[in-house]
Amino acid sequence: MLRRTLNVGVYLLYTLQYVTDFFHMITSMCFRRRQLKEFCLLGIAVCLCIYLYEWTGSNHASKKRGLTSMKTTCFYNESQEIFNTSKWNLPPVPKNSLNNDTIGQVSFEVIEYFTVLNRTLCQDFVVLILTPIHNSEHEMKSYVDLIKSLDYPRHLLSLSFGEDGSRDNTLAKARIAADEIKATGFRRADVYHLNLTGRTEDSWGFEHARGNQLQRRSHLAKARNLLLKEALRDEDYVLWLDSDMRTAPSDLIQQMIHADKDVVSASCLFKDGRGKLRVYDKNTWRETTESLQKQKGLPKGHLIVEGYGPSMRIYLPHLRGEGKRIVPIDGVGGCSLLIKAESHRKGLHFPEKLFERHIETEGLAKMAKYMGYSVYGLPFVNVFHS
Ligand SMILES: Nc1nc2c(ncn2[C@@H]2O[C@H](COP(=O)(O)OP(=O)(O)OP(=O)(O)O)[C@@H](O)[C@H]2O)c(=O)[nH]1
Ligand SMILES: [Mg+2]
Repeated sequence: MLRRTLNVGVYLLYTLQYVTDFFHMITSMCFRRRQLKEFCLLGIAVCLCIYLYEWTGSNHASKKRGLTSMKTTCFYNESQEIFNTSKWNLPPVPKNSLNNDTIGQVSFEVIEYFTVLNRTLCQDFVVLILTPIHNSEHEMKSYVDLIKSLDYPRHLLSLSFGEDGSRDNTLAKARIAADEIKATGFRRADVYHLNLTGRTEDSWGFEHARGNQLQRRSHLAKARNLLLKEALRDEDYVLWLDSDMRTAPSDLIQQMIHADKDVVSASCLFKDGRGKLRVYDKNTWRETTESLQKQKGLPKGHLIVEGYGPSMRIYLPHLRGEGKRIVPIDGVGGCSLLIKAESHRKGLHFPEKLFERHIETEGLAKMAKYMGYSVYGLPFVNVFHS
């Protein structure tokens, strides 16, 4: 113990001597101008070397870990986010999602691994949340709770409801909900009563029957487009969120912005009566060779709607097996959909008539691709439908 204390004392004395010698050298140099210039250049070179070392070191570290925590910008960069997929036993991607809307279980750890994000880097953008509503009185409370659960700077959020044709108290309840949301610090929250006609009002079964999809989805597309036209101002992104969504991760908006794509969809799921996870939103899919082949023979005026027969496509949650954080897709639904406002301003909208045999949200995905925009899905970011 005594020897160690003596050793430390000797080292301290040596260090003190070096420090005084160093200062002595600098002060004497400062009186000779030529040497001062050389000294400064040497200092700059040393700083540059230290900076370069740190920079390459941190890049290497983030590559090795496959994490975003070392990043200094929000946006996804595939080459910097390499995930060690073999570490996890992910369910393999099926050839198609035919007759299968269940999802292989993955642990919370896996979800966390594929969604790790420094959310503070992705929250400098102004986001407009748009929600069409109809006979949604009973959903208003859970919808407000969902909005409140999102952890995003309130002063950068706007929200607009677009209602039409409700036979219940939706309009009044939406106005109360908008006031409640505005009071949490939103830039604005308002309700538009859209002047639309042509909606068939009937039972859920009737409205969802295959033969009524052209009319139902066309009306929904009109409501979305009108709402967009009325509500969009200076925002950077539009988040389309359906009123019947129940829960979402608190960093949903940051996760979607991080993808850095023009159109981004989360995985829309539900838990069935037996607690099993199932795909809710069947409009978010990827085409396969088989699905495209099947479509070839169809007449141009034929409406393709997913979920009504063997399409041979793959639903977004089934793409988890690719072990990627974001994956290219070809069709999107409206559960939770982020679109760059610039794309909307340049004309991207929800087709009210057939566009490449599709309509509304799926039609929008087709139109986005046609316009050269990117369409991607987040297979590990789960939002839950009622
Ligand atoms: N303005 C307006 N909104 C509507 C209309 N029909 C539905 N909506 C809203 O549009 C969103 C999507 O409608 P949903 O009925 O949930 O459509 P879906 O998810 O394809 O079908 P579900 O399986 O019934 O949930 C929800 O926020 C609805 O409240 C309508 O006629 N007008
Ligand atoms: Mg719905």
